[in-house]
Amino acid sequence: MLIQTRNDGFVHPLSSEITPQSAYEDRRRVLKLMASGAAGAALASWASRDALAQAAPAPGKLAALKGVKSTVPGAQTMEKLTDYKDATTYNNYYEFGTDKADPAKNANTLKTAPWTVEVEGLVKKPGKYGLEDLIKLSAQEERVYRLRCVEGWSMVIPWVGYSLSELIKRVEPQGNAKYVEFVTLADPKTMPFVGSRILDWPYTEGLRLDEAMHPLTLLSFGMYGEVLPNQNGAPVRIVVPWKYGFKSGKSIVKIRFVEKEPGTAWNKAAAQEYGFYSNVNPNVDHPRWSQATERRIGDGGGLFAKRTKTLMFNGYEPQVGQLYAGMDLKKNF
Ligand SMILES: Nc1nc2c(c(=O)[nH]1)N[C@H]1C(S)=C(S)[C@@H](COP(=O)(O)O)O[C@H]1N2
Ligand SMILES: [Mo]
Repeated sequence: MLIQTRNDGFVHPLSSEITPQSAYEDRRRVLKLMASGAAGAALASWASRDALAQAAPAPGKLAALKGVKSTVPGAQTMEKLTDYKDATTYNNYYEFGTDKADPAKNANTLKTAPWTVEVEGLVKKPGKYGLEDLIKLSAQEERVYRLRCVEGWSMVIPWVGYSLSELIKRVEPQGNAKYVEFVTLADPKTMPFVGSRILDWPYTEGLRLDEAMHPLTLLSFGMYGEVLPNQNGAPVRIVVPWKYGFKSGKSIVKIRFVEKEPGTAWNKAAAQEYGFYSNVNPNVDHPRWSQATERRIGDGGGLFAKRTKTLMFNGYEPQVGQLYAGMDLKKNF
């Protein structure tokens, strides 16, 4: 997900693992901010990274949030679940840092209560939903989804939530609503990297209305039978399993219905690398690396774990393929 830092033709073997220059500069700023006491708790985590990694939360530490096994087609992969420890210590959540271990160490500052999600734009029934009301809006289901990052790694996570379509039906989109934009929290007081130049904050994402209405698109409040850990996007996030991970925005505060394709954080940062659709597609390479294979996090061997073939639409082609019938997926990457 990182912006190219060299123009001399050098291709990083693992671009995703390398911290860009801008991040180093920003980190100096962040360390200063932390030292000033603005993020005291985060400073403590920074200093004791390894100790904290070992004390990674485990199921049983957060509030329980159970869901009935989902019957939505495609929502129950039989693959081995990623260990909770891996799913909660290897994350992308740039508001809390660009290293995979940063969110687990820094996201303890995220304040998840009270929390409201505002639904606005081209809907007949706009409104503000308190988190508790949003959780109760529909029955919680457990869905085991693969989530594949554009960087080439993937996880298998038992999410808890319900189809975003349940909420969309309630708010009654108007006829001219064609897209849904997701706006995530950007709070410089609790998120040390908001204000850095890495992305244009807040982190926003978007889907076409029919993609947002697809039953597999999940409004998620939990995983592994508990509420979401902060680093995974507490208290509410989107999970779109057939798209690269960055389409699944964390810590959502606004859902906006619009007529035109909305801008998205990664598209704004590097339009030639991250398109609006970003469907998992092994046949369309990222400009700087292949998308044909992936490695499952926690499969042993770390970065050298064996790679497996990436599937079209991340394996969800039977369910979602028809959404893109007739579209040129090389052009609409
Ligand atoms: N707000 C916000 N949402 C985000 C991101 C982010 O940096 N900020 N990273 C995205 C990326 S690149 C991925 S791969 C997934 C990772 O989700 P996970 O940490 O729960 O596995 O979250 C996505 N959602
Ligand atoms: Mo990602």
